[in-house]
Amino acid sequence: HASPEQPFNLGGSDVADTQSGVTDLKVEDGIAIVTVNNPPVNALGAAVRDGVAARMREAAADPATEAVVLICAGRTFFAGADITEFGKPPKGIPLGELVTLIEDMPKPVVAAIHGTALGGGLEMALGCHYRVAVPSARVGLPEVKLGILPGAGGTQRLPRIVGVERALEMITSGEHVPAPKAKEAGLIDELAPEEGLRQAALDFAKRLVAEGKGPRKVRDLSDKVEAARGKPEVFADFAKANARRFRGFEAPAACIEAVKAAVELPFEQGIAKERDLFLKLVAGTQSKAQRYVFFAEREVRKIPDLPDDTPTLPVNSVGIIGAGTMGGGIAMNFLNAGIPVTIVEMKQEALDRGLSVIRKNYEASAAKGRLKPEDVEKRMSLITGTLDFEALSTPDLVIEAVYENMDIKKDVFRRLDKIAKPGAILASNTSYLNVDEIASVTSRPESVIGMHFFSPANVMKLLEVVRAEKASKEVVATAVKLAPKIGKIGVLVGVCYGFVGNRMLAERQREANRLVEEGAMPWDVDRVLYEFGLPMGPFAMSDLAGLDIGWSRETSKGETLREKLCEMDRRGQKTGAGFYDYDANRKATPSPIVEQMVLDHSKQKGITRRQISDAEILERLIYPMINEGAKILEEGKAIRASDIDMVWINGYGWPVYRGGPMFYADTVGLENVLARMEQWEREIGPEFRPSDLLRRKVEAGETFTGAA
Ligand code: TC6
Repeated sequence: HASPEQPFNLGGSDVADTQSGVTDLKVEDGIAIVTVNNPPVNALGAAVRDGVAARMREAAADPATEAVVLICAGRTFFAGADITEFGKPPKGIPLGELVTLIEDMPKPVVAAIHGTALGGGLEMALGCHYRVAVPSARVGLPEVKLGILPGAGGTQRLPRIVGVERALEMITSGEHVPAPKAKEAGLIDELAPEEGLRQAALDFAKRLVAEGKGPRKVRDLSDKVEAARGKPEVFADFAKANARRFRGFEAPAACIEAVKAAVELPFEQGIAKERDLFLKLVAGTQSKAQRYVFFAEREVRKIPDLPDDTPTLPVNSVGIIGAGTMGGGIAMNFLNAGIPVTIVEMKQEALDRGLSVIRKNYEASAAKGRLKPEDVEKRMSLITGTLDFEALSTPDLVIEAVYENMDIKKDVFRRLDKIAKPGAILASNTSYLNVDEIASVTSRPESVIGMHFFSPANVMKLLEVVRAEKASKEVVATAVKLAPKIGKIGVLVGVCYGFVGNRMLAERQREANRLVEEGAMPWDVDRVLYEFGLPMGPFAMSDLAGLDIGWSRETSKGETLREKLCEMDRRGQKTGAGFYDYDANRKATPSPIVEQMVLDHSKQKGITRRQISDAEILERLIYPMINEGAKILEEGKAIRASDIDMVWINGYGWPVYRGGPMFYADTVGLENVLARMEQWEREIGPEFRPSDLLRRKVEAGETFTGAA
C-alpha cells in the first residue's frame, strides 16, 4: 500500500503462511494485520479469498489479538472480484461467504482503504465492522458497468448505511465516490493521513479495543431501510427518472429489485434474492458483452510491434489547423488535459467564431456544474488563435482539420512541411483519405500519421490513430499513448478508404438506402436500429448533420432521395424538415411528403415494393458491416476483432451490452451471418461476397472474439 515505511513482507509474518502467498498476517500491539498482495489491483481471485478466510480464522483464534486490520499492498485496496473468473467453474470460498465470515468475526475488523475499493472490494469493506480511508481513495459498486450487480451482499448492506436513494444511485451508476464524500455518507468512519494509512488503521483498532467497542455489523443496521419501507413508488420513480440512461440494459432493473429486497425482506432473504439476480445476469449475454468490453478497452493499447518501452516523443504543445467544429472540438481535448494549443484559421471572422464556440461550450459545462467557473478561464488561457501559419513552427504536434479534399490537404501539408520544427508530429484528421498520399508530399513521411477524431470531437471517446506506411514507431507509439491522456480510446487502424469506422458505416448506409427503395420507410430503418440500442438511425442522423453536406444545387443530379430532399429545401433539422418533419423543439415525425416521395422513387426505379420485416432490416444493415469488419481484419487494417468493436462502441454509439459488431456476430453465430451473405450475393449482387476470413472461421468452428 501507499505507506513506504512498511513495505509488504511475506517472510516476516508472525503466523506461518500455510495456504497462500498473497496474504499475510502480522501481529502488532495486539492487533492482527491481514495484508493482501495480489498485483496489479488486488482482484479478489480464489487464492486471495481463501487466503483472507484463513488469515481471519487464525486471527479469530489467536488469544493475543483483540482486533483486526484488513489492508492491501500495492497501488490499491481490492478493485473487485476477479473478472476473469466469471463464467468459469467456481473455486475457493465464494466472495459472499467470505464477507459474512468477516462480518461474523468475534473481534472488530477495520478495513484500511487506499486507491479504489470497488465492487467486491467495497463489499469486503462493508463486511468489515469499521472503515478507515485515505482522502484520495474512492469507493463504489461499478458492477452495473459489467452487466451484473454487486453479488456479495453489496445491494443489501449499502442501503443500510447510506440509505435507499443514495444506494440506488451508486449501484445503478457505478460511480466512484471520493473518500471525503463517502465519509459524509457514513460509508467511511475516519479519514487517515495520505501517507499513514496503516498506522491510522492500527490506532483506530487500538482505540476500539481501549473503548471496549466490539464488532458492529452492517446487516444489523435497520433504520435507513425501515424508513423506505411501504414506499414502492421510490423504486418506480427512480426507474422512470433514469429510463433514458438504462435503456436496453438488463442490469439496472435487477439492481433496483435487489435494493427493494433490502427494504422489504429480512437480511438473509434479501441476500438470497441478490444471489438469484446475480446468477441470472452473470450467465447472460449482456454481462458477457460488457466484461468483454472492459478487457477490450485495455487490450487496445497493446500493439504487437510496439512494446511498452517503445520510445515516445514529448507532446507539450499542439497546433491545430482549422477552427471549425472539428478543429475546435479537437482543441478542447488538449486544453482539458492542460496542453497549450495554437489554432490557425484563414479569416479573422472564422477564428473569432471558432474561439467563441469553445468558450460557449466551457461556459455551458460550468453552468451545468460539470466544470468549475475558474476552469473556464484557465482552459481558455491555454489557447492562442492566430491567422499566422508561421505560428505552427513551435508545436510538438500539429493536427490538420481542414476541408475533406485531397488537394487542399496536400497543400496544407506542403506548407506545414516547410514550417513545422524537425521531429514534430504532423497529423491529419481526415476521415476517409489516403494518409500515405498526404504524407508523400512532405519531406518527412516518417512524421505523418492520421488522427481521426469523431464529431463532436470534445465528446466522442474514439480516436482512430491511422498508421501511415512510413510513420516511425516513435510517432505511432506517441499517438497511441496520447489518446488516454486526452480522455480518448485510441484504436490503431491501417490506411484504407474510411479506415475502420466509416468503411463499415458505408456498408450500412448503402443497405439503408436500398431497403427504403425496396419497401421500408426511413423511419422503419431508424426504429429498428434504435430498438437494437443505437442512439439513432441513419436517416435521423442525416437530418441532424444536414442533408446538404457536400451538396450543391448546381451539381445536384436529383437522383437520390437525399438530393431530391435538398432540392426541395428539406435539408434536415436546421430547415425544420428533412427525412422527417420537425416541430419547434426539433421533435421528429414521419413526413407524408417523404412517404409519397419514397413511393414515387421506387416506382421510378422500377422496383415493386414489398413488406420487409424488422428482422430482415436488422440483418441487412448489420451483416454487411460485419463482413466488411472481417475484410478489415483479413487485410490487417485492424489488429484484432475487439479493436473494431471499440471503434463502434466509442465512435458510433453501438450499445455496449451488445459488445460491438464483431462480438455481436459471434453471438448470432458466424454460420448464420455467412449463410445470409451467400444468399444476398446470389440474389442481389457481388457486394455481399463473404470475406474469406468469415468463411474460414465458420469452417474451423471459430469465433471472431473468442469471448461470446
Ligand atoms: C465485482 O466485484 C463483482 C462482485 C460480485 C461477486 C459475487 N479483475 O484498469 P487498469 C486488470 S465485479 C481482473 O489498466 P488503472 C486490467 O485488465 C468487479 N482483472 O488500471 C489490467 O490488466 P492488463 C468490480 C482486473 O490503474 C490491470 O488489471 N470492479 C480487474 O487504469 C490494470 O487495470 C470493477 O469493475 C478485475 N476486477 O485502473 C473495477 N481490474 O494490465 C475494475 C483490473 O493485463 N477495475 N484488472 O491490461 C478498474 O476499474 C480499474 O482497473 C482500476 C485501476 C480503477 C481499479
